[in-house]
Amino acid sequence: MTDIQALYTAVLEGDAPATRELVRQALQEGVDPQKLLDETLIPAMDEVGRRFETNEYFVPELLVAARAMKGALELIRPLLAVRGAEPAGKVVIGTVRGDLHDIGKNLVAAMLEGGGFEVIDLGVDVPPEKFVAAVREQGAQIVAMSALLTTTMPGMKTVIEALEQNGVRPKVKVMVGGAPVTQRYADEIGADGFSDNASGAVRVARSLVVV
Ligand code: B1M
Repeated sequence: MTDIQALYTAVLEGDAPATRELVRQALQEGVDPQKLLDETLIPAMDEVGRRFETNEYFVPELLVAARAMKGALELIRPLLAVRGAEPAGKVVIGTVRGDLHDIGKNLVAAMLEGGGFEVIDLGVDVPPEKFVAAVREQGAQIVAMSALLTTTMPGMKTVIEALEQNGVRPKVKVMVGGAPVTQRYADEIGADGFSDNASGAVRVARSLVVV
């Protein structure tokens, strides 16, 4: 049986080959991919963040841990994205301007795909005008924004303002998330939905398209 503690340690230490191998083994043994994420991989990244805050880790350690996590997600993502026949709706997703964190955003995108949504991923460091253009060109029903930094979070409000200024705000629902984002902040900036995790994001997206 796969050593789950070893997987946690492999992410924490940024050992990408060991992380991939242990994830592959666990999946082969039938471990639920969602459980692997929620109980091992995400807690390992949280511990990486804690160590960074306490100066036990620095940016290079963050980078190697992120690389290990990304390798794990490459194996898990296809298992989350089991599509239904009819798309539940179209979502444009991105990490806001100035912010390069994409692990959480990628997870939300994968879960939305798994939940039957068509997802257009604009990537990271996305300027407001790119969100506006994507809504216009793609006819998306939802704009989903992620931010991991307190300094980039206000970029979500800027995007909402840009959607308003360009006359497309009434056509879309806006949902936001990311570690520093709260329901209160979402309400403050006039977002329609918020979730603090990727599965919740799917529930929120579903509720927004039926309104
Ligand atoms: Co950065 N970083 N980082 N980092 N990093 C944090 C966010 C930080 C909290 C670490 C810390 O101090 N404890 C801190 C922010 C502090 C703050 O703003 N108050 C921080 C900092 C300071 C920085 C730099 C400034 C460091 C520096 O250079 N001095 C720098 C900024 C770069 C930039 O963006 N311009 C930086 C850089 C990086 C790396 C590039 C090295 C790397 C990112 C690699 C990558 O993403 N490709 C990195 C990492 C890995 C982290 C931590 C350790 C882990 C983030 C992560 O991937 N978590 C992070 C500490 C932490 O969060 N514990 C930290 C796992 C992921 C699954 O969770 O993204 O929260 P998360 O997503 C969750 C939910 O938030 C939610 O669902 C996801 C799944 O449950 N969610 C949504 C996310 N988006 C959503 C959208 C939704 C709904 C839900 O709807 C649309």
